Amino acid sequence: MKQKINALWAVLLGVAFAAYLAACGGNSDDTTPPAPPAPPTVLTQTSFEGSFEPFGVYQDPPETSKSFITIVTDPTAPDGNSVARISYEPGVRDGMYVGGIFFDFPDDAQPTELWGQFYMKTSPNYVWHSTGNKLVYMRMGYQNPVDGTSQTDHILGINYSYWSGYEEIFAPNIGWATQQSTNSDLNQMIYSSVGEFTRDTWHKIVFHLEMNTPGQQNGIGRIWLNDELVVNASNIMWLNAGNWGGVSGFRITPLWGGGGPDVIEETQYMYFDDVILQTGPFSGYSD
Ligand SMILES: [Ca+2]
Repeated sequence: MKQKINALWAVLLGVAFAAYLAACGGNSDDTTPPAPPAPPTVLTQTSFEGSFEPFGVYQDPPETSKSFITIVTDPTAPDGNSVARISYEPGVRDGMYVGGIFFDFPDDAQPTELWGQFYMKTSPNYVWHSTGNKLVYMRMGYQNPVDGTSQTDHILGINYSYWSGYEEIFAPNIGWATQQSTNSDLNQMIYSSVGEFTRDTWHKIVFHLEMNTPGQQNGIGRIWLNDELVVNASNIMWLNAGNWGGVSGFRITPLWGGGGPDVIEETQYMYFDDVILQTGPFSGYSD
């Protein structure tokens, strides 16, 4: 009798072990295809159809009564009929910007992986600053574990430049530039020559970034220009050791130049439309 009970236990244990293997995916006969990845979640978007919302706008300098950032009708708009227009008037000098269009993520919902898209074009008379032209910024946030306050750690910009000083590319190029607020030695610039931006023509820019392991240069930063992958970096240190968090904000703040004697002599415009920020790849883009 005791032997029969032992045999029964052995069978029961065998069945349980087989079930365990199946649950672990160890059954080699399992040909069920893996579930498709979940579609990306759109975090925010604006097409400037009648308003900037849910994005906000600020003018700089704030005391000015002029609106350098407005919504205008554009029959060539990539999406809808309206676009955002940023005006640069005579007298704007190198290193100046005139305001921004921004979206801030809540502290407890900062994405650690972010895909973004926006379209931009310039007026036919647009004169690029002779060195650097910053298009958009993203701010990396983190929360102080001691007092709970939020701070901006690293900032990155998608820049369009004629000169990327770090790699000494003297040609039209686009890329990332990190600006470490606490240690400029950690600044990184990763640029790619892309040729002259055609004026009065919409350009589609898509980007993908992923946070690094804090303190390690293993963050991802990729840029597509008109659906072509032009920057593909996987060595970026967005966050220093001891920090954590994700992207705290996205800002369209074209900054005209960063040094030099350039001055704008004739009013010129930059236009933006169809801004989307989401958690995963856009259709047609690979992760
Ligand atoms: Ca639009």
